[in-house]
Amino acid sequence: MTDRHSVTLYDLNLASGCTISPFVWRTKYALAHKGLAIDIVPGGFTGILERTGGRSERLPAIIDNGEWVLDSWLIAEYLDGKYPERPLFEGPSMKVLTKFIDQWLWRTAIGPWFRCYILDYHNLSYPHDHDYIRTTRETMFLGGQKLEDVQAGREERLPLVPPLLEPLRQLLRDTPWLGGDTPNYADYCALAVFLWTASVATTPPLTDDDPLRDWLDRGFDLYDGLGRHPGMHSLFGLQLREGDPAPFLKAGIGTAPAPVNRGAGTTPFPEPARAA
Ligand SMILES: N[C@@H](CCC(=O)N[C@@H](CS)C(=O)NCC(=O)O)C(=O)O
Repeated sequence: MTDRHSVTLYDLNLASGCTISPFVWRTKYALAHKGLAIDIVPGGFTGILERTGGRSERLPAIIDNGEWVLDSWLIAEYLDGKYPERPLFEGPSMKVLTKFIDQWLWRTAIGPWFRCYILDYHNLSYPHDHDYIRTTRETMFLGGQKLEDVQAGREERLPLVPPLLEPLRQLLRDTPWLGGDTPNYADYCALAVFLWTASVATTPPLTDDDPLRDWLDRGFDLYDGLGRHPGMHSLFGLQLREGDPAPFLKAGIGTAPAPVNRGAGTTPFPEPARAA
């Protein structure tokens, strides 16, 4: 029993019951961030239009006090408007930067990982979703290629992704969250990419010692372990083979703390040569 205000969320699940959609994941975190209770309407990929009374073919969707809001970004904006305490976005420039991080991660991580896990994605979905997922993914996203053919050879491709995540690691060296001292919607968008991956990855995408692990573990643990579900897979344990690129930069060049600016007169550089 809870006396917190509760919002209905239409979820998108795999057969295990865990959420797959990154858009739904970030919406779950946004609702939890606002301290709202979440009343889940579970379901798979087929029948979304019927479940939402003809309102949407895509999820998430929420109903708050009888009002429907569709689309994860619009939901986040709606929540900040309706529940201004603990904002998800601190001002308009943060929205722009959050969109940048989100788009960069989609292109850098979800893009290649989609092709590494697309058969797992299909196999882990509800059996009644299999035909729909195969047909739509093969025709809409994979140019007619079979799921099996796209996923094949992923052991060659998986080690190429972790080095590309270095900008995120560098950002998180200086701050516990993208939001600063506490997480905000930028964290939830970025975490959602990894939550999606953990929902489908039957073989891990990141090495055990990846420095992102600290932020990821803290993020998955937020709100009483919102990102933990028995159906999720571990992100860690990628085995590298000889010739694979280093997965992340070791501390060293480029990672030393910035020098302290002591002001004029303390420069260690030699005096400029004087004209004779
Ligand atoms: N712009 C929408 C995108 C939502 C979306 O594309 N959701 C996908 C799941 S990741 C979906 O509902 N797919 C249903 C389908 O593929 O039939 C948002 O941010 O909410």
